[in-house]
Amino acid sequence: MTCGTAMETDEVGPGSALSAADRQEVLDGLRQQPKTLSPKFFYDERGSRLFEQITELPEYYPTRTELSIMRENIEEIVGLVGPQASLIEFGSGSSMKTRILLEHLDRLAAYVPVDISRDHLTAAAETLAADFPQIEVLPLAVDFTRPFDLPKPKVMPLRNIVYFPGSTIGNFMPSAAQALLEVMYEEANEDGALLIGVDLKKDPAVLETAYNDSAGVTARFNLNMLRRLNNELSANFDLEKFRHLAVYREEPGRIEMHLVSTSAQAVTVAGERFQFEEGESIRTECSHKYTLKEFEAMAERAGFSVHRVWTDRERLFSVQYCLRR
Ligand code: SAH
Ligand code: AVI
Repeated sequence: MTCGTAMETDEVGPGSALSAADRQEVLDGLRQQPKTLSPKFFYDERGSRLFEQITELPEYYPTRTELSIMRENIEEIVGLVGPQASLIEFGSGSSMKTRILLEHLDRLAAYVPVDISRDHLTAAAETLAADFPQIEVLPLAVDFTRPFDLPKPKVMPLRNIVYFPGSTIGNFMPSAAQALLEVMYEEANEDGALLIGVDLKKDPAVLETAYNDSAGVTARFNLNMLRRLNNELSANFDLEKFRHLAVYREEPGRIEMHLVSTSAQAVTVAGERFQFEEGESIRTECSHKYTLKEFEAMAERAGFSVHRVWTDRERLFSVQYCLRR
C-alpha cells in the first residue's frame, strides 16, 4: 500500500496562501468586465466539505443519478476496462463514486486521484489506501489545467483509464473543456479510454432548483470563495454584502452562478481596489449541460470516439466510455 502525496513543480503547496499564479488569475478575473473568478477557487477544505453536502441535497440530482448509473452498469464497465489498468481520476474530491470502481475492477495496477484541494485529497487517499490495501493509491495534489506528470505505479499498467465523473467537464468553457479532453487523450495512452460523467440538457426549472437549494448550502459554497480570498489573498469582502444567484442561460446552455453586490462598494484584494455597483456581480461558475450529440462532437474533436453511453431512465445524466480514435 502506498499513499504519499506526489508533488509537482507547480504544486498546490501546503499553508494558507494562494500561489503567485493563482493570485494573478484572481486579479485578472476581477479586472474583467463582467468580473469573473474561476470555480477552482471554491475548493479549500471548507469548500470541499460544502460540496460534499451539496451532493446529498434532494434538489441536487447529478450525484445520486450518476451513482445509480454506475451501479446499474458496473459489470459492463468492468468488462470494457479489463484487467490491470491504472485509474487516473481528475477532480477526485472524496473519491466517493470511485469506490464502486475500486471494488469491482480487475486487479487495478494503481489508482491516481488528482485534485487541487490538497488536504481533502490527502485525507480521502489515506482512507482509500486503508480500505483497499491491495491497490497502490498515488494521490497528486495539482491544478490539472496546468502541466503535470503522472506518478509511476510499481506494477506496470496494461492501460490508463482516465475517470472524470461529476460533470466537472461542464465547469469549463467549451474551448477549455476540449483542451482538457485533449490532455486526457494523451494521459489515456494507446490502449486507454476515458470514462466521463456528463450532465444533460433538461427542463431549466429542474436545473435552477438544483443550484438554488432550499437549505442554502449552494449559497454558502458560492460565498465561501470570498471568505477564501479574505483568508488567502488579504481581501476584505464583506460576505453580508453579496448574495448568491444561480440562473440557467438558454443560449450557452449553462447554469451560471454569480455573487451579486447588494450595494455600491469598494473591495481590496491583494492590495488592489475593486469598485462594485449595486447589483453588479462576479461570475463564479458556469456549469454547461450538453446533449449527447453536442458532447460527442466535442469528444471527437479531442480525438475520442464515444463507444458506449449509459443514462438514467429520465435522461438527466450520462456516463460515457470514450476510446482513442
Ligand atoms: N469527482 C467528484 C468531485 C467533483 S467536485 C464527484 O464527482 O463528486 C470537483 C472537484 O474537482 C473538486 O474536488 C475540486 O477540488 C476539483 N477541481 C476543480 N478544479 C480543479 C483543477 N483545476 N485542478 C484539480 N482539481 C480541480
Ligand atoms: C463540480 N461541479 C460539476 C458542480 C456542478 O454542478 O457544476 C459544482 C457545483 N456548483 C454548485 N453546485 C454544485
